[in-house]
Amino acid sequence: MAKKLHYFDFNGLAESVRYLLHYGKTKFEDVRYDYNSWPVKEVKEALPFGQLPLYEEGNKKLNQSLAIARYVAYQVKLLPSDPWEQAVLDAIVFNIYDFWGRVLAYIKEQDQVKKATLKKEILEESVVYFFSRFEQALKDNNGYFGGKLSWADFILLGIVESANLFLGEQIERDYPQVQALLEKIRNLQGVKQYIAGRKEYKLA
Ligand SMILES: N[C@@H](CCC(=O)N[C@@H](CS)C(=O)NCC(=O)O)C(=O)O
Repeated sequence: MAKKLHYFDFNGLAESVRYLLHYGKTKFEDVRYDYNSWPVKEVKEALPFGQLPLYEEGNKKLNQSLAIARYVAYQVKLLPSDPWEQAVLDAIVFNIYDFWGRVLAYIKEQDQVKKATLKKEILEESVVYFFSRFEQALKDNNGYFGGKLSWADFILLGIVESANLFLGEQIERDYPQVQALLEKIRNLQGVKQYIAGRKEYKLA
């Protein structure tokens, strides 16, 4: 069944899904839209909730990045079968997205003074708050959120790289466990080859 992932031509909310698909050596069409030409009326209007990412399998359509990532993780065997373990990882990915919410507020802010304040708050407060906790969780669990590789680890990679792109920072700099995990994922077969052939993301 033909698989397609639709998103913009940057990392954002879809890169973790791209990583998961490549990790699983999944054949899929990586459909990318130019954000500067968005919205493309007929594309946006055809989306179930008007936003990207969208994942397609044959004639089935799925929106919401975490629903897509979780589904793909199941396919590539990065979702544990135990319901409690699943829930613990779900909580982790929602925590990662709570952090992303702060970055999103920064991205959306148009007033340059307010934007600078938000950036300072993210770097001095949000990163410290969330990443000290991620660091501890990794330390307590063998370097992975779930004791072994899982989709939550991929979500962290996607969000850290997106946050770094938009903030122009390296937010994981002071967190060695986080850094080590991200490097491990980048070096996985499938992911490594994808990164090697991927163009560098830049904000226009
Ligand atoms: N909660 C949704 C958020 C989706 C979302 O905000 N998508 C943005 C890009 S990251 C988008 O499609 N923006 C263009 C638009 O709204 O027209 C998810 O996780 O997939």
